[in-house]
Amino acid sequence: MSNIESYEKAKNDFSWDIARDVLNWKDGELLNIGAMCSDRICDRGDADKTALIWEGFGDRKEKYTFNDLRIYSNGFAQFLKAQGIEPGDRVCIFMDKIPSLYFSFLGILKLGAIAQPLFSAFGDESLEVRLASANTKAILTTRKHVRKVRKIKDKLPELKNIIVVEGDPAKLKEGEVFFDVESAPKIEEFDVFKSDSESPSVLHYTSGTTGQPKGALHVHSSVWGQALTTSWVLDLKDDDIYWCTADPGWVTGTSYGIIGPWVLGTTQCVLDSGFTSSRWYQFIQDNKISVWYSAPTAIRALMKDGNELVGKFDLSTLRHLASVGEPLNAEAVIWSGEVFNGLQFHDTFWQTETGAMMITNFPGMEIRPGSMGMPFPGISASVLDLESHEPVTEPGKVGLIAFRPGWPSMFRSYWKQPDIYRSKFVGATEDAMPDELRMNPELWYVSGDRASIDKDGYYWFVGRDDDVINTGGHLVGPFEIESALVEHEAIAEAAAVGKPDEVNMEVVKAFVTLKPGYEPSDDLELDIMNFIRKRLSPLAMPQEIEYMDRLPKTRSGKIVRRYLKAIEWGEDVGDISSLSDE
Ligand code: 6R9
Repeated sequence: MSNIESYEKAKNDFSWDIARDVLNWKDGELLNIGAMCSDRICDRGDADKTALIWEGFGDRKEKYTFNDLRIYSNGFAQFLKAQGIEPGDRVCIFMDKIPSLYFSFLGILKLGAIAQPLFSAFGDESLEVRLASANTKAILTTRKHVRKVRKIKDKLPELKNIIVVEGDPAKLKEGEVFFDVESAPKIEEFDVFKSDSESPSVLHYTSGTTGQPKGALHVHSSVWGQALTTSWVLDLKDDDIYWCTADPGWVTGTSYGIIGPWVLGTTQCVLDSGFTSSRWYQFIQDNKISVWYSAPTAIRALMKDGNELVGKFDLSTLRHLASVGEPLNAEAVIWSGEVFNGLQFHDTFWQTETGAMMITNFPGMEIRPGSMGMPFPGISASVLDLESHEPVTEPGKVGLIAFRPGWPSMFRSYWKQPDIYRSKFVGATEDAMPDELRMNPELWYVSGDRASIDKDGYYWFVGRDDDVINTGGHLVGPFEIESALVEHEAIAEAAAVGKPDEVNMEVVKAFVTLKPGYEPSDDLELDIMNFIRKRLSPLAMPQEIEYMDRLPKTRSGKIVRRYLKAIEWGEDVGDISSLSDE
């Protein structure tokens, strides 16, 4: 039987206090995610239960119990404290999905500091922008990635501690500290920070259309949202072996790749190696994975490799599948039902800002392939008319996905950007403070996505309402790419848009004009691509560069991405009367 017995009943009898019951939580207990995911699971008698099954490149394989999680997170907390890190300080985690990533995440929270996880494939410029924005005090990284930190550290006066968590200590440079938690003395006791429901926990950077990425700030009480959605939607039970394929550099990898499963005391698996379909199937088979949370791009890549390959593995332990990050096409849902013992992927919709799932398909509910499902019980959702911003009443009419504020895992602010936070709420007064906004049930938080609702209440995704590019489930901001492009010596002006892609949904395409003295060539194209890959990330790297004599602009001189994007997607370019013909 699934954890959510009936969607209708759950909706009617809903209260967020149910999350406390699910965790068997008593008033007065310590509300600290770091401790709740480790110490508390040990206290309930599961100290020896496996918490993490980890596999890396080659044959590397490790297993850790909840007691190991407890001790190693204590180790990080204690070490950071000794380094002078205080509650509220931002501590960046910049590493591949190695075990220390998971231990340090919990350790930072136990100390009361704010965990700022960043995707390890980020180049030095992506890293710099985010560390500068957050005034980050310490960074935990590895020998492989510390090079990028060295390049930018002189530009970051507030970055005091550069900590390398594995590799050869002899290779460190001046000002860097080595700390390998597994070989350091074991820390049995740590005085965990007494966080309350509004104490900051995690700062995740996410891209918007304009400006540099914004830091969405979360708090310790987000755990209620993460715990209940994990229980009801991912349906985790005590004996499940769960695999979330996301990297904790992105919100799915923390909300559902750390917090949700561990606060429930579930065993989870992490695969830190490149993607191949057979490696993934092997991983499921070897570890007897039962619940799997992944993303449409991966599912489409598996699909491309065919049904025969699936048949070579014993995947009979799988019992529940879910997906997030981008539109899950109907074909992928149907295909998964055909090849995975009748199991269809359950689509879930949410964002960095929402902190937890908002619109979902539940176990036991009829899946309509291609639909994101229905709002999670306790979430009041709608789609708002594109013009009037009133809830759309007609089934099938497209509008903006919006939510009434007040759910526990909602972001509390954009770091140092209250105006942008405010701009996400329809109906907000100009001087409203973040706390007033997030508690006001008369406002709508607008997600920036478009959808329609059918007559039975199922949500159907239509597209983003802005220019943010979603490549393989990862958001990249066009502005960030354009800013980096114009730093290239040959480029005068640049525009970046999403171009359709069979597997990744979108990839980045750049349109550029060159400075006098530069000629278009294949070599130059390659050089520009590498320039972006190194500075930003492989995700942000344009897969194609088109040289233009001039870029389409408004009469006031703003580049019109919308026009370029419409051409790329073969869509109607709309009203172009306001474009300059200079
Ligand atoms: C969790 C996460 C959020 C954006 C979101 C939307 C897209 C997420 C989706 C989906 C269609 C789904 N998105 N889930 N689009 N169907 N089921 O991905 O957070 O990185 O902030 O991205 O991703 O555009 O607004 P984040």
